[in-house]
Amino acid sequence: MNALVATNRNFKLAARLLGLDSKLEKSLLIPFREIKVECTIPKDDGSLASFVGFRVQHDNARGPMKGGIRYHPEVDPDEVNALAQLMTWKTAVANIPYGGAKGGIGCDPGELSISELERLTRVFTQKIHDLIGVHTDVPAPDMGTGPQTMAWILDEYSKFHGYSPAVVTGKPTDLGGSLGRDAATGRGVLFATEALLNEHGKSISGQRFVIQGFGNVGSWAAQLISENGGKIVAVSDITGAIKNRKGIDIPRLLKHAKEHRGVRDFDGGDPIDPKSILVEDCDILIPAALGGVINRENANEIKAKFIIEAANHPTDPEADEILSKKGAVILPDIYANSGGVTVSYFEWVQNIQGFMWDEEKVNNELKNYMTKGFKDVKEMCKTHNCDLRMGAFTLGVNRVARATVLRGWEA
Ligand code: AKG
Repeated sequence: MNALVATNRNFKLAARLLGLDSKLEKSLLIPFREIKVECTIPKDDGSLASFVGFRVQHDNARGPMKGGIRYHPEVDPDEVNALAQLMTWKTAVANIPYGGAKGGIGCDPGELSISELERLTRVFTQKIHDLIGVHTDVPAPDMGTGPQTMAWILDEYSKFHGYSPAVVTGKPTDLGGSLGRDAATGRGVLFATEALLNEHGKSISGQRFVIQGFGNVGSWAAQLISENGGKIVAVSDITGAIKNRKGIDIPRLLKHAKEHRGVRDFDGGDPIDPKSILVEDCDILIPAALGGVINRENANEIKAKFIIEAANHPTDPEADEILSKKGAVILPDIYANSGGVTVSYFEWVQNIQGFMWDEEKVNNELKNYMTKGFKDVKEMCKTHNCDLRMGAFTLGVNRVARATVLRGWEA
């Protein structure tokens, strides 16, 4: 299902549960601003290449808009709109003082050299610098981007506006990046999983996990889960998938993936078809790659009892229905993967204060936010007699709706 259709559907269900005024509902759905820019750069061979860049600023009722910038061939306006809207609800669920935004460039970063990526990032920043800012819209890394991308944005932005480290988060620590930001989304997934299992009288230790996606989020989640006694029985990335019923040696796999740029050909497990990883036998499934991967075609075959959404919108609404009938419990993206943006918030606070926290403080604060977030979501589940997805959506939408009304919205 189209990502925007799926996201709008969840929002509308939550708005109905909350009994939101229909005009307020309509206004919350419409993005604050949609930016689409042409970015042409000279390639290393002297030829010109053109790309389309997007930034969708969805809502700023609760604070500056916040969200990543993605470099991926599948970046398109609907996808960016859906992800920007999800950021609005996610920052509200985490209860950090931000709105939501998302951006991206339709490109394959693997096919561009470092200097081409730098030129592309600088051209994109030149086109949007007047529309982002420390108190308006604060980008961060996402798929295909990272600390170096943020350093280029910071540098280019600072040429126009003066040195402004808090204009982006997820920067290198040498430029004011927060300790712990790199691991934060994966660590947040660990804390979210612990909170959910705790509620079911279980712990990470001894549970069998399948992780789809071994990029930043999936690999950190795998590392932290295995350090906490979880058994990772299958993982996949774009190069392939492997399985080992006895548990994959994650430190060794991390080393292999770094040296070989992927999990393929790892000798500590048997190769399997990456398309079948979601239906592998396990207790806990963690989709940590692209959206829409759990859908009506495979939902019936999924064996996991718990699904932790480390990716954004990995589960289509039709699959939600099928899985809930089977008794599976889904921990939704707007709570489960909010660790990254939460530590981004800590980074922004540190930059504004001109002060650096140690990593222990970052991780402890993150645990506090994730634990409190789970309690708040559960409270909404009780109030509205709904599942965790609707608990998270009603929590986020209600906080944004209240801020909007308090700031002067009138029907
Ligand atoms: C996400 O959570 O999907 C983000 O894009 C967050 C990026 C950030 O602001 O740290």
